[in-house]
Amino acid sequence: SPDCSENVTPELEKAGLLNKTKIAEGGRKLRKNWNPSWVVLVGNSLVFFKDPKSQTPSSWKPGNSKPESSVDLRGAQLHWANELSSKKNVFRLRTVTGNEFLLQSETDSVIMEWYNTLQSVIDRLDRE
Ligand code: I3P
Repeated sequence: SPDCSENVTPELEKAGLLNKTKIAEGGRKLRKNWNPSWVVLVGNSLVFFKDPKSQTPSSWKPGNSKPESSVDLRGAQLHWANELSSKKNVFRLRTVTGNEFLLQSETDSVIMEWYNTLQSVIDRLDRE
């Protein structure tokens, strides 16, 4: 009989509004530019969308929201990074390709949940 066990475990998924800035591209340092971002965790990717509040009502339609960028979490590194910002609750996500992002929330529980969820995805990918 077919082995369907690979379909049983649900993908971890999460979405929410975080403050985001990219601080490096391919290992090259970038100037910070903090912006609210709608962050979606789907499978092995973290996908960033523009903050819906910054869009006009007509531009905010389902299917009309192109991701700004997407991050492959395989091999990524996650670290708390409060020393890299004057803001509180900041962590840094570094991809294997040397792209680095800071993500931040004013709400402790929100940033903790994101940190724990991302770390568990990264750990799972490391074990594969
Ligand atoms: C930056 C801006 C950032 C700040 C950064 C400043 O100035 O104020 O918000 O980062 O600090 O350089 P500018 O807008 O002129 O580029 P944080 O909010 O994370 O502290 P930094 O240079 O110490 O990283």
